Amino acid sequence: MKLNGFLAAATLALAAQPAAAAPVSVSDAWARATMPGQKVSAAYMQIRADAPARLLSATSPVAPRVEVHEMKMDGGVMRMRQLQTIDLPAGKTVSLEPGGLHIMLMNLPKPIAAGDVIPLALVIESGGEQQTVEVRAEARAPGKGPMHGH
Ligand SMILES: [Cu+2]
Repeated sequence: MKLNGFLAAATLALAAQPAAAAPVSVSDAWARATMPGQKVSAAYMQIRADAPARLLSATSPVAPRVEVHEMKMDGGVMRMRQLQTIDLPAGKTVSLEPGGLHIMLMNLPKPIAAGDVIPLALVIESGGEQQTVEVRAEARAPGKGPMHGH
């Protein structure tokens, strides 16, 4: 099964991390369940790194394409753009939340239902070292908070 393969790979990646990698903690991870026919969703979380770090990318077994996005008001219009990285200043909690930074799950082959657990692997760089942080985001019902305009 695809999911097991992913988890095994993520576990191996974690086990291979050098002890020197900056501790990164992720909390309150959740993803939005999809509406019928919707092929995109977004995941949100709080990320805190103990040393200056950057979120470089993310992957998930539920989505063939995962991007790091930001929504921002621009002249009264809400716009979204893809980011190359998200800065994680040392000791500061960075919020990925509706209407702001988010992890975009794209080209979803299957719907996401409320209660599903979405595994995510975050690739985080700190001091020239890369580490993979495994996150499990629980899907919540759509319709809460601002929807995403794709
Ligand atoms: Cu987006």
